[in-house]
Amino acid sequence: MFELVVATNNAHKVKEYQEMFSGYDIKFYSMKDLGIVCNPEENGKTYEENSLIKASALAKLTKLPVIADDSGLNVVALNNFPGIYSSRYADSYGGNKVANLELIKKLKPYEDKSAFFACLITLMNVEEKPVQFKGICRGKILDKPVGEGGFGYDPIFYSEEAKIAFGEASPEIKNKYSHRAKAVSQLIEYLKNKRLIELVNEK
Ligand code: ITT
Repeated sequence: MFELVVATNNAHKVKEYQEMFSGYDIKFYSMKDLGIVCNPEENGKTYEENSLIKASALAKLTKLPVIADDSGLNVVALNNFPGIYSSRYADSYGGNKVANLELIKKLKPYEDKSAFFACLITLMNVEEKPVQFKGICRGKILDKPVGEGGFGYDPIFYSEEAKIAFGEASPEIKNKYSHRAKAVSQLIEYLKNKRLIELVNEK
């Protein structure tokens, strides 16, 4: 059984990874499961850099393969803001409930509501060098939050491909079309090609 630790303190991300890998002979651990505390400063300028910072910090604390996930929402009319600052922007308003409304307000003067989620996964402790996978999911910002599904900015994001707001999408739909799903499908191909995992249970 291939074992992997997810370098995140965000429980929603861990849940989505578990769902997306269901059917594969893989065992996921959160840092919490292993009693590991790791919260490096994300002072990179790109998703690539921040994802590598998180993966490297954890890779020093365990011999198990690790993945880190740096992700965010990019609003085109706002020069891709909040982007790598997505988590910090939400925290500055005490969470996404208020931050999502503030973002809608900020975007009011603009006609172009297009936005995209990005996810950058870094895999370490498998090969000598880190390996990265990127996924993007395009859509637009809604004029009010909808639904109870997902997390973070999902209630204000309408996915072009899924044709539904992620706040209203089932986990199955979000996990098929999301930025994270797109990065994960590359990661799965990579691990399958290396014969580290295989599909044991068809969904
Ligand atoms: P870790 O760094 O510990 O993984 P984090 O939540 O701070 O946790 P990021 O630095 O990658 O992770 O920030 C990503 C933020 O972008 C996250 O807190 C959400 O606000 C938002 N985000 C990322 N993926 C999302 C998704 O699938 N749906 C909604 N919002 C998302």
